[in-house]
Amino acid sequence: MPGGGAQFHRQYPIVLANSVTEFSGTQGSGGWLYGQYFAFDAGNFSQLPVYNNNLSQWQDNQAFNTPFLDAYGGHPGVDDFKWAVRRWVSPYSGTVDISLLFYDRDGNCGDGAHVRVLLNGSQIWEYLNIPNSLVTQSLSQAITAGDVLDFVIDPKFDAGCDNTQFTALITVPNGLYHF
Ligand SMILES: [Ca+2]
Ligand SMILES: [Ca+2]
Repeated sequence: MPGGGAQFHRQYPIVLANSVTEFSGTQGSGGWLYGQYFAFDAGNFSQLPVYNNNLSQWQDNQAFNTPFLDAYGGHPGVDDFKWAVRRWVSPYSGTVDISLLFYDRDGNCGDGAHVRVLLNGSQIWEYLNIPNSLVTQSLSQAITAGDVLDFVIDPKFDAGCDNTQFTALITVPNGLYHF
């Protein structure tokens, strides 16, 4: 570019939320909450009670410490089939891209769980019977500040085999940066 005063403009996605890098041992940090509820019963979301530093996960006390959530995914309830729910409360109003990566971490054990996204308690996306290999999906969604997005792991059949990778990256697609 020619000399002084040149201004560069490029468009990049602005990251609003990253379920992996923002995972923490503090409920509510970055707008993320770690909890559970029975199938589609989002109104009865309850926070997972214990952060287990040794395993770096939020967990309850069913078999295998389930339900649990870690930075990369989690496990639904083995005994009562409760969903493992990673919840994000948006500070932003507008259209966002939601990128989702997932696979069955217990690929040699039983089937794969279902993964779902709910907006304010209503399902907006699902992928049933996730495979052993990595799947990438994305969706575009209009949201309003205060909206609640739930990223859930829903056990299928033999819940003890439903350890699941499921991550979410939420971006504003055409943020404009000047530099
Ligand atoms: Ca499995
Ligand atoms: Ca299963």
